Amino acid sequence: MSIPDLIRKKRDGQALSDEDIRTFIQAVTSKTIQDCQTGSMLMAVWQKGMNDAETETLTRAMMSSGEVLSWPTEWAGLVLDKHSTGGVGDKVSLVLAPALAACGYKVPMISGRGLGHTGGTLDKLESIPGFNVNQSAAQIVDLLTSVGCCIVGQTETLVPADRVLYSLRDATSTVDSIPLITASIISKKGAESLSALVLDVKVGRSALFKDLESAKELAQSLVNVGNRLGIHTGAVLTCMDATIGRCVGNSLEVMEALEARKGHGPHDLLELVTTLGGVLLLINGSVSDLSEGRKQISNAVIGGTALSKFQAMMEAQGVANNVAGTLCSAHTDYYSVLGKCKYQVELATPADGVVLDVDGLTLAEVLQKLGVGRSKVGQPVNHCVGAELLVSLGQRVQRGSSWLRLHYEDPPPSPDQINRLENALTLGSHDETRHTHSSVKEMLLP
Ligand code: IUR
Repeated sequence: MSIPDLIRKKRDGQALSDEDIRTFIQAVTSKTIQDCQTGSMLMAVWQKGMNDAETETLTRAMMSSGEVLSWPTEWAGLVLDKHSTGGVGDKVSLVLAPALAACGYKVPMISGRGLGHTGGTLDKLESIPGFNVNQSAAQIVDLLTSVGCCIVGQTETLVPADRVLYSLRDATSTVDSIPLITASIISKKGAESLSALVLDVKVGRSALFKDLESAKELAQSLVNVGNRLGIHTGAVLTCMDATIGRCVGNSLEVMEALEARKGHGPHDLLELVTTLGGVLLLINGSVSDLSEGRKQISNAVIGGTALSKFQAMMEAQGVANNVAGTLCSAHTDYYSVLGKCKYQVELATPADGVVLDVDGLTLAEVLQKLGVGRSKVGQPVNHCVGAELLVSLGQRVQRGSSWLRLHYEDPPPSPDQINRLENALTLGSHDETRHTHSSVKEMLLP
C-alpha cells in the first residue's frame, strides 16, 4: 500500500495490519515520507485510536528502527528503569537511579529534556558544571560496570523513528494519544533491554491527563505493551496537582534531591522514590512484598549509599572530583557550585489561614516563561531560575509570612506573572486541604 492509502485506511477507522505499520515506520526512519504525510497519519491515529495489537506492532517497529542495547549475560534480571509521564518538580530519577545502583542493580536511565511546563531530568543534571549527558552505547556499558547507574540523553542511534514522530507530535497537537505515547515510551524502554520497568503515570491538574480514568487507560496500555515485549512492567498512578517536593527549577531541584539523599526529606519525594523503587523490585521478582522493596530503597537513601553512587555517577559523567565532593558533603554551600540567580523575591501570604492549595501548573507555566523551560526544542534554559515553596499543604500560616521564594534573572517577572503566582496560593480557614503534595493513587501490577 502507498502512504496515502495507509493514511486513508486509518482515517476511515480501519485497523492497520502489521505490514502497514512496518511500512509506515520504515518510511519514517528512512525519511522517504513527507512531514505532512507523517503528521496526517499521527492525526488519524489520534482521532481513530489503535487496538492493542496495532499498538504493540507500532512499539516493536519503532524499537527496531535503531540500535537495541545489549548487556553482559551476568546482568540478566538486574537491568531496571523508571519512567515518568512528566510532572512539576519531578526529581525522583535523581534519587531513585543511584538508590537502585546502591542495591546492586544496573540502571541505564535514558531521560529527556523539558518541553512545555514539565521539566526534564537532563536539564536538571546539566546545571551541575561538567555533567555530560551525551554518552555512547559503549560508554553506557562502562558506566553501568563501574558505577551501576547513568542518566543520559537518547543516543543518535536509539529509536530514530521516535525522534521524528515525537518532534512532529508537538507541532500537530497529537501528543495526548494513548497509542502514540505508549509506543514512544515503551519502544525506548524496549531498546534498553530491561528486565523490569516501573512507570510513574501522573494524574491531575499539572499532568498531561487530568482525570483518573484516562490516566488509568494510559497506565494499562503501557503495562500491557511493556509486558508483551517481555519487560516486567508495572505502573503507579500518582497525584500531580501541586509540586513534587518544594523546589521547581533545574539547579534548585538538584539541591533538593541531594538534600533528600542526605536524609533531609521532603516526605512526599521520599514516599514516591521508595514506592516506585519498591514496586520495581517487586515486579522484578527481587523481593516478595512491596514493604521489603520499599525498605531496601529507603535504606539506600537514608543510609547514604545512594549519595555515594550519585557522587560516583557525577564523576564518571564528567564532573570534577572536587565539585562532586562539595555537592555531596554535609552542610555545603550549593550555590557556590551551582550558581545563584542575581535576584530573589519572596511572596507574602495575604491573610491568616491554612494552605489549602498551591497550583503547580500555574507555578510551572510562569517559571517556564522566566527561563526554567523551553517552548521550542533546542532553546537554552537558565539553570538557576526557579522557585522554592516555603509552606506545605495543610500548614497554618500568618498574614505577611513568606510562602514562595522566586529566583530570577532576565526576563524579570511581569506584574501579570506575579499576580498569577499570587493567585496560585489558596488559603482557607480549616484544615481541609483539597489537594495533596504528590501521593500514590493506585497501582497496576503485571
Ligand atoms: N515521553 C515520551 O518519551 N514520549 C511521549 O510520548 C511522552 C513523554 I507524552
